[in-house]
Amino acid sequence: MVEIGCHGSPFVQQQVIKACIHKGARLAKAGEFTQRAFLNGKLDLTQAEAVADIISSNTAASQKTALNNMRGGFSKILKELRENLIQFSALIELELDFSQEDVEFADRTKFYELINDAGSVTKELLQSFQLGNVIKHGVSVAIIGKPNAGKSTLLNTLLNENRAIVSEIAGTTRDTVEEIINIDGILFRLIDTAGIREHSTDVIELIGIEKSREKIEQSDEVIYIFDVNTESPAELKAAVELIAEKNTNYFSVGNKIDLMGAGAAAEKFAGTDALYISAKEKDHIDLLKQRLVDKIVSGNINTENTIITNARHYEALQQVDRSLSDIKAGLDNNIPGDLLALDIRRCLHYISEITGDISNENVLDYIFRSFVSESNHPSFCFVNACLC
Ligand SMILES: Nc1nc2c(ncn2[C@@H]2O[C@H](COP(=O)(O)OP(=O)(O)OP(=O)(O)O)[C@@H](O)[C@H]2O)c(=O)[nH]1
Ligand SMILES: [Mg+2]
Repeated sequence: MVEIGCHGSPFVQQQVIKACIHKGARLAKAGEFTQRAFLNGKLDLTQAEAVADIISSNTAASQKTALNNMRGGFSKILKELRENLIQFSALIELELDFSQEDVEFADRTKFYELINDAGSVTKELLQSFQLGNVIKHGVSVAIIGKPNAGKSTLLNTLLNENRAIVSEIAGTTRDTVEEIINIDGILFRLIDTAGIREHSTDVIELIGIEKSREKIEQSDEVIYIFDVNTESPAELKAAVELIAEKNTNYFSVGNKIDLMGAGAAAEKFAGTDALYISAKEKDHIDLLKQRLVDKIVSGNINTENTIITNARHYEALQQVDRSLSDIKAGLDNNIPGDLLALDIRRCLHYISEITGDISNENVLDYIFRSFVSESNHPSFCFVNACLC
């Protein structure tokens, strides 16, 4: 191993790299060192994938979750499950060798308990995927409302910068404006949309309105913002019902309370679970942020727990869960040992797929290609390099 320290300029770095290549070195392929660690049995596939997640992590929560998986949090659970299943599978297969003598080496009650526990662990991991997705990819939030409700003002206030144009002219925002903010370690992709109104003759505005309607369906969460001074309770009810039809994840925000007062607004819209703010005066913005986080994660994100963030793991775990249910049903129905052994083998197959004990070249290629390319982080693999 040779470590070269040079001045920080990209030009100097490029020259050093060129000189090394000239002398016989080559650039490491994306994820090459991690792939080697995997092929040499130092990491399993979930740990190798976690390395890629650490490289691409952009919040403290995503980095911690990935770090936990890289240190083997997920692998340990799978390893334990696999070992227990192998132990029972061996005993059941042994019974098959003595099939004439009607003996039972594998304690069925103990096995049933083990399958039950494994089922609970698998279900917990599957449930963590939703949170895992939020941690890894963030959450999209569409800000929807009538023209002039204060959608763009809210976006600007949340971002703490004048990103979107704000004016008293209804129909100011035509196209969607998207920006990312980090609240409590979660990335929120805020989408400011064109105000929705029924009677517009402006073609461009109508396209914008259509886009806003699409965003209601496509976003993970919708904020319906209304002007407490001009909206009537009946209008609010109708709008909320329309949104609820398209996306169940929404909440209402009454804006411009600086002109009316939060108490009067709450009285006017009594019976509605709305949050009252002033986007312009920045009143109750912290409450709004808190509501967003609470809606996405109930309670604190405990990154110490094992959290599934990878769709490949999720799919395979669903198969593990199904196989465990089949084994359980088999035990309930007292099915013959050879059939039980088949179900166990199927379950083991899916676990091994996750850990990479069974893998094919295409899967490995796909996984290691997703590592950040070495052009950003030059690392070398010296092959017959002669540096003199
Ligand atoms: N008093 C008061 N005025 C506000 C508040 N929020 C927004 N406004 C004003 O309301 C007007 C419309 O604000 P925008 O943020 O452009 O509204 P919008 O919902 O984006 O409107 P469109 O893009 O036209 O759909 C502007 O004049 C803002 O200054 C608020 O909390 N209090
Ligand atoms: Mg706007």
